[in-house]
Amino acid sequence: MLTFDETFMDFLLEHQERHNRSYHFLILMNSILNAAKRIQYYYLTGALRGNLGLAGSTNVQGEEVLRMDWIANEVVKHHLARSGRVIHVVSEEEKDIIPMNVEGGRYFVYFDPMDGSSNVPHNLPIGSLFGIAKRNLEGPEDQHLRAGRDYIAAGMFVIPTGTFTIALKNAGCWRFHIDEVMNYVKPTRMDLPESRKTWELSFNSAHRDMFAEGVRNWISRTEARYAFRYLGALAGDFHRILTNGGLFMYPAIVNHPDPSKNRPKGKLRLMYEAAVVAFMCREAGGEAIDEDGRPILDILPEKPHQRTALYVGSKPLVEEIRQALHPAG
Ligand code: AFP
Repeated sequence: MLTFDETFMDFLLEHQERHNRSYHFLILMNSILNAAKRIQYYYLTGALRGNLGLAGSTNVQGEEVLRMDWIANEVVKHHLARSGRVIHVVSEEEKDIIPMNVEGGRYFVYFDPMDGSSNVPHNLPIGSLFGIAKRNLEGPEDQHLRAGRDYIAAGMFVIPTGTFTIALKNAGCWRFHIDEVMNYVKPTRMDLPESRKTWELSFNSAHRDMFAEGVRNWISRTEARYAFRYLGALAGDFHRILTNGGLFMYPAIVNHPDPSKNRPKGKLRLMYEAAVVAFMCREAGGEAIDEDGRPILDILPEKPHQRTALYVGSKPLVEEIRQALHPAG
């Protein structure tokens, strides 16, 4: 007898019908999956096709754009536009908001097409992250840049490992794996493990002396208890935290020997990095805060490429960091 694994689209169709929701979201998600598969293909063949070098331009963050960054951004824009469901996109690779089906679209999409560019030249895992918010269909459209709390879904692909993780609002965080015919299959619910036995710490240790004093002290008294893992690509590092528990952090840089290099607002981008993993973490039973101890999901963006410090993971460790950052608070 032939057996068939449940695909993501089977899973989502059932979810949408169970909640009497429209098929528009399926069409959007299908376009996001198609984009991820094509990025996976370009990355897998990147070394052979000579696509792992520079594109010869600079992006809104002032960083040299990699050819793979450019390819991934073009692929995402193509598939989202073809869905006809997107009002506009905020992309890490473009300064301005990208208008699409402004009149007839239903969703705002916030995207980091290729995250972890320092891994690209080595063909090591990178990520593609996205957050989705819905148009206000009842009343006048208000805020196009939404707080993570208003997202209806957020997810990430770890490329080229073929894992896809998505959280649906109040419906959990789910992981899928790519099969032999490039379908994402076998939905597995992700809940952060309560036991501290598997918990891990993940941060750029080269920066530790430049973190706030409370964070430095917390690391010194805590690090011996947990394994340390750091890939340098948020999707990959958070993928582990979702499985093993623990804490990923990219704190503010406030104690740099050259004060002009301090980053009091952190490095990671709010809308398509921090809010995405914060949304997934909440659906998996965890939490995420910024340097002021504020929930990441409550931060209302003022600018599309706004940065934030990020502490995300198992609630008890996030709470410890909150106390370390603001003892009185
Ligand atoms: P890039 O895409 O510019 O490499 O940044 C990746 C990232 O935004 C995130 O994925 C990592 O967690 C973090 O930055 C790595 O930053 P460091 O290289 O400073 O550790």
